[in-house]
Amino acid sequence: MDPHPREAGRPTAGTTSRDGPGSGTALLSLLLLLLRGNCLAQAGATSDPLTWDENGYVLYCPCMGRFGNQADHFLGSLAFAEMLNRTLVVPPWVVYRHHTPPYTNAHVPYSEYFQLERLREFHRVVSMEGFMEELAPKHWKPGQRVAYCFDAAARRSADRSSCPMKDGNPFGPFWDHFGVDFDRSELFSGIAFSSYYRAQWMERYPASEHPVLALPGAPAQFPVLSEHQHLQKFVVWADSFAQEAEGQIRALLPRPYLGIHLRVGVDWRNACKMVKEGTAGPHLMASPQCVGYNRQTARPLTMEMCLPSPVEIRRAVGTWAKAIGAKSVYIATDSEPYSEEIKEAVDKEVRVVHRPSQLPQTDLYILAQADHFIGNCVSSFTAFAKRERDAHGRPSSFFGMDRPTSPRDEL
Ligand code: GFB
Repeated sequence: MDPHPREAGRPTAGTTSRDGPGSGTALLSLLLLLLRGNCLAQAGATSDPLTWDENGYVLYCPCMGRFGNQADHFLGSLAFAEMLNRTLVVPPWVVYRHHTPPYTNAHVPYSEYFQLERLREFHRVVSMEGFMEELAPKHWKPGQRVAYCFDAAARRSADRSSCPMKDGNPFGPFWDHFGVDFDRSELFSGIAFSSYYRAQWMERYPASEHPVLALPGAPAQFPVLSEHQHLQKFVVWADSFAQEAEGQIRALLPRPYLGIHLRVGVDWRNACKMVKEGTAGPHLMASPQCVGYNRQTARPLTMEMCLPSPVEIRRAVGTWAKAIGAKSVYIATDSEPYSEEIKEAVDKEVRVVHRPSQLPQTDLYILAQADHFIGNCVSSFTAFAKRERDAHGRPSSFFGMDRPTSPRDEL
């Protein structure tokens, strides 16, 4: 099976007919075309070859953090590619399997969860799988593969002058997954990925001489910049994935339902120690989403916002379940679901649902669809659900903060 469903960058089939739009033949052609499109989408296949973009490409390893971190970086990278008018090579999601066989990373194509073609409403994209399979053999051959990185990063490599593209996990396994080795390095300094440096990027790396900008990490900031959050609306769930998750909602969650994200596992407890010790500063990881992006005016980050106590979990769930007249509560968590505490916080008739071993993306889908959502202020996993909800005008709050700072408050 072709691993890259309906690539952006492929020529699209024409839809015109010599017969008028209302004629029987035209209707039949349209039906056949729709049927063909549907079959192609289902099979993830198309016969149209990818075409090379003379404006060049941006290619990177999503080598920081797990899904939420990678998603934040993805939005910034999409904005960066658009700024340089290069096609973005959309990487797979890197999934770490430290505790499950075969213990190696999985590289899950973007299109497993989301529709590649919807990104194209914003900018040109191609999947990494498609790029490597169809375009690289002709246009980015072994021997021509240049790595681009900050010279500070190159100084950390063994020879102190090459980009450390494949040093360690997940870097090495990522490029090896696609059979990529690098032949030389281009080092840069005094430049950043923000729009302020657009002219410098264009001048320094014209696509005619530097067709593929391959980077060791995302050309983006973490957390995602405020001005790039709106790009979330182009990250649209794949139909089959959405249908499956909708089935769970229909079967398990009478509406209105409250969705909550409990980020309470051991790695998180360690991260939140910085708040307890007062070393976190005004921002910690994804916290600008609730305290505000402006460091000067950011609201104080509290321990209940980072690692809510059972008392706070009970309070927030009780408050919001009552406020929306919830008939059910959906608990998504990386660890302990606090089901008993939550049952105590809501009326007896309210159904409390937690599905252990739920796929993270299914949890995100269900959280994004809830009638109200309570998230974790500091978590980028929460941030993904929150941005999708914002894009659809759905209300959200955070543990430790019922009324989060909105971008309007910051103006
Ligand atoms: O998504 P993520 O970058 O968010 O990483 P943070 C957290 C991961 O934990 C998710 C799992 O991608 C999931 O694999 N996880 C967390 C969950 N919450 C849930 C949940 O409700 N349901 C399910 N099914 N899985 C950062 C990490 O996490 O936290 C960094 O990216 C680092 O590597 C840092 O560990 C402390 O921003 O919350």
